[in-house]
Amino acid sequence: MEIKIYPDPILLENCKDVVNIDEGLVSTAKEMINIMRSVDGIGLAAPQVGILQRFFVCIDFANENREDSLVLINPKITEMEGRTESKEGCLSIPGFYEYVYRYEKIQIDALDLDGNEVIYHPDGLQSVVFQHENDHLDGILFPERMSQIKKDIFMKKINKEFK
Ligand code: QAP
Ligand code: CO
Repeated sequence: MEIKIYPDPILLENCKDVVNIDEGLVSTAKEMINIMRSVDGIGLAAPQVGILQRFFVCIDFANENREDSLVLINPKITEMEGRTESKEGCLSIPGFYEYVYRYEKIQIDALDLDGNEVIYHPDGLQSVVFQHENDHLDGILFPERMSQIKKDIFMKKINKEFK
């Protein structure tokens, strides 16, 4: 399993709903958690490792020592409130960070690895990580969440770096 780097076209694909939460998915999710942690990431979505299915893993910021990870399957943002600017990076665009616009608070409905429905009401970093990873499932990278003028400058920089 390897992290796909921009401009890999797989990062722009729309992912399909997970239909079966089977052993394969569980072991894939665990491998993604290991990769995320090995590179000091805080979130990793399935398309970033070449899997076009709607799930992602991320750090559980509610856990003080950050030892726990979350797996969100078929997530849907069902409520959003407020606006915030968050400085983001992406494991698929290594070395580049910029401020982007996000909702401040969201409600996100998903399934966990046991197939149970879960509902989160995150704020702060947890909220923006969920939004960032959820975007990956729609083929959206974080520069899409910048103002046009900032995005133009940012895209020039990364297109120079990743040819
Ligand atoms: C998404 O991204 C995120 O460039 C997760 O050299 C990030 O884990 C959402 C990383 C920030 C909100 C705020 C990036 C590691 C990790 C790099 C990541 C790098 C090494 C990115
Ligand atoms: Co990312």
